[in-house]
Amino acid sequence: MAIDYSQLIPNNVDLSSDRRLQRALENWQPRFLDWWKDMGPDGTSAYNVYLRTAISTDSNGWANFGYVKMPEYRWGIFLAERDPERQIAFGDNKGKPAWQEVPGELRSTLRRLIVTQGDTEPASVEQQRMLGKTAPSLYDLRNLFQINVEEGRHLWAMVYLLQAYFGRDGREEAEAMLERHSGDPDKPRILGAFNEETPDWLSFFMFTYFTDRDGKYQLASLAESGFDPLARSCRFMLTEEAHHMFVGETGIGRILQRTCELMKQHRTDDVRSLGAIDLPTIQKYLNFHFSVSLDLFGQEASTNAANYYTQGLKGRFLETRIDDDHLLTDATYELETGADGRIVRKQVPALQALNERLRQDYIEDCAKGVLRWNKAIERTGIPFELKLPHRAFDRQIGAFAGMRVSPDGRVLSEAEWQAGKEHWLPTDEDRAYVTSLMGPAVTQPGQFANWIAPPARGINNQPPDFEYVRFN
Ligand code: BYC
Repeated sequence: MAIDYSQLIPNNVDLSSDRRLQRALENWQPRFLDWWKDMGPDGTSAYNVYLRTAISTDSNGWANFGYVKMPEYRWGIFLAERDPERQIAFGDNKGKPAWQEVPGELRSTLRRLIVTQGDTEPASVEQQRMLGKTAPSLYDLRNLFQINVEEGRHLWAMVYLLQAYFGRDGREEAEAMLERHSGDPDKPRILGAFNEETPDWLSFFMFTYFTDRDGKYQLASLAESGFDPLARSCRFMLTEEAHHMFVGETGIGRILQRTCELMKQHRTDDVRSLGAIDLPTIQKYLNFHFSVSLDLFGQEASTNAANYYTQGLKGRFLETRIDDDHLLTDATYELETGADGRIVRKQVPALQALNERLRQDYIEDCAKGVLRWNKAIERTGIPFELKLPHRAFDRQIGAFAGMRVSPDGRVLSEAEWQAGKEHWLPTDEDRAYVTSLMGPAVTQPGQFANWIAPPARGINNQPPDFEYVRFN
């Protein structure tokens, strides 16, 4: 179905046929816009930004480019095409037609999953709110804003589900999405990583590489849901997510490129004296963002995850491509966990290990980009390799929380941890240094901050020196 842009809220769900729902969403819309004004990209309401907007959900229409003032971006409700034959692919309800309504007994569990997913979207916009002030180029500024408007749209996707399928509770949850704020001591966002700060562009690129990738894996699992409207919402969200991770991967790649260029040119490791970010600092930021993002997958052994699966609410990554019974009642899974202060391998019921299995898929995906970064470093002839830290390193959630583990997976005493910490995680001094490189924003088309290389190509076949943002 094409997206109807003649409506106040663009949509492909035939919103105008449900007056009550339409009114509820039209009531929420000004509150969303107020939130965007207060908590979204700071001081940007007059900017004209070269953005992509979806005009249909098929491959021809979802990437339409043009200049848009961000508060006028057409946030709307877009679900991927419905397959009338779709069946639930896993769990106790396997083989039954996918649900078009919420089964009564699953209502509160499903609502909780949707709220947790929805909460991350505005959280990330809040975290990135000040980055526009220190953008390293117009190209990067545009990418930041693209991500911000799409995270806003992902919030719309979840709010639609809450309002359309969860009645009064759903309306209250939709309000609460705009009341919790990232880092707010009284009303924080739900998941840990979304209360951390994203104060600089190195953090931003790490966040979009590692934390948005958690988004990819969680959305892919929810795209398998037996609740069809959730599955279809997530499927369309995933098409947008790919660009966010691209921004992260190429952002880090361009920082590495610039650092290596300067190291070679000046025959020195001391690139800080040249205004660039040294490789050990990049490794420390990587360590931090990777471990914070690992926490987002939850406990290693989780009865919640087992229930989501058995009930048909949340599947595995690419569930339908896995060759097994999709019930997992008799299956086991071997995982690494913490027990009595040690890291041990253990066989556990596969149903309980679903968070860990998804985390494993995620780790393997993360490693691919690291490999590409290392190949690029190697091509410059610099002997340095970035590494993903061990899954038990610096964890706050799950069986490794509270343990002291080095990046290479050795369990440490408190004294060893205290002595090593400054080499593994960004220190206040590292953060102050990275912050000192930020800003003011580079606003001349084609110019780039000293600490980052230009991109190999621009957006939508435009050149890197295109005027991606106009300041009116
Ligand atoms: N922080 O049994 P467990 C994205 C809680 S990112 C704080 O393991 P479960 C995006 C947990 O809530 C994707 N608390 O839980 C990226 C539970 O609480 P209760 C977001 C945490 O439910 C970038 C307790 O610990 N989507 O889209 O199996 C930019 C027991 O744990 C955390 C989703 O997450 C944490 N990290 O697993 C923009 C999908 N981890 O019940 C967007 C929906 C666990 O004891 N969410 N807890 O009060 C889920 O599937 C699950 O809620 C989780 C947690 C996988 C997150």
